[in-house]
Amino acid sequence: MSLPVLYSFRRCPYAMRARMAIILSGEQVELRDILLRDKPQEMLTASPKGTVPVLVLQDGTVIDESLDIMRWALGKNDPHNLLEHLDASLTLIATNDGPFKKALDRYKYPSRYPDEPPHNWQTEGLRFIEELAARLDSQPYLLGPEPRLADYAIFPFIRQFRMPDEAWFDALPHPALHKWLGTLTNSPPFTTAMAKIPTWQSGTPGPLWP
Ligand SMILES: N[C@@H](CCC(=O)N[C@@H](CS)C(=O)NCC(=O)O)C(=O)O
Repeated sequence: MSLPVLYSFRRCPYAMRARMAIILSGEQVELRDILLRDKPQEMLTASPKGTVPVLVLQDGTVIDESLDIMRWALGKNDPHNLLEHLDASLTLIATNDGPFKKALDRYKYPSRYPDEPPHNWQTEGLRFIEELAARLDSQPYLLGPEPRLADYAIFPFIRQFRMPDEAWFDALPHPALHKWLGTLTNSPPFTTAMAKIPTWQSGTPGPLWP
């Protein structure tokens, strides 16, 4: 039986959220782990914009935005009610994917933006971190007692924001935020989503996954 094909890159936070939604929905896909510096022609033919993740359904439908892949998977089956409080999730995700991702990219890779005036992107990103921390001070997850779409869609990016200066991040006075990040980073959906698989070779079948 043929399955939907997911083109993915292990370390991409957008691909991470798509993989976790597939795991949490109980769906199965053929997983094709690619290299961003050597994108397979099959993926570019399906989605010429050349970003991961890309999901190609059996009927040829292409879904090439991570949030749409999450909503496709959870729309089929959502045993953990991740789509509850969807509007609130989407509002937080929009800030994550917009201004916060802009700050994250510039904080992580300042040399990629030589023509932009200097700016403290760490401070800029911290504004969103503090918005999340304020929510987590009163509840274990962003929208209440259980994780929702927003938690899974956002935490891979917060994890990346920690990486350039872990000591600085870990010293932030937001214990509930640190706990939230640790819990989700150690959760089975994430550890399963991050398991290494061999890079997909064009013309061969990828593994059935997860
Ligand atoms: N809005 C897209 C963004 C996806 C995206 O930008 N993915 C990055 C990797 S994390 C990518 O594929 N970049 C293309 C490249 O680096 O060549 C989504 O949500 O799926």
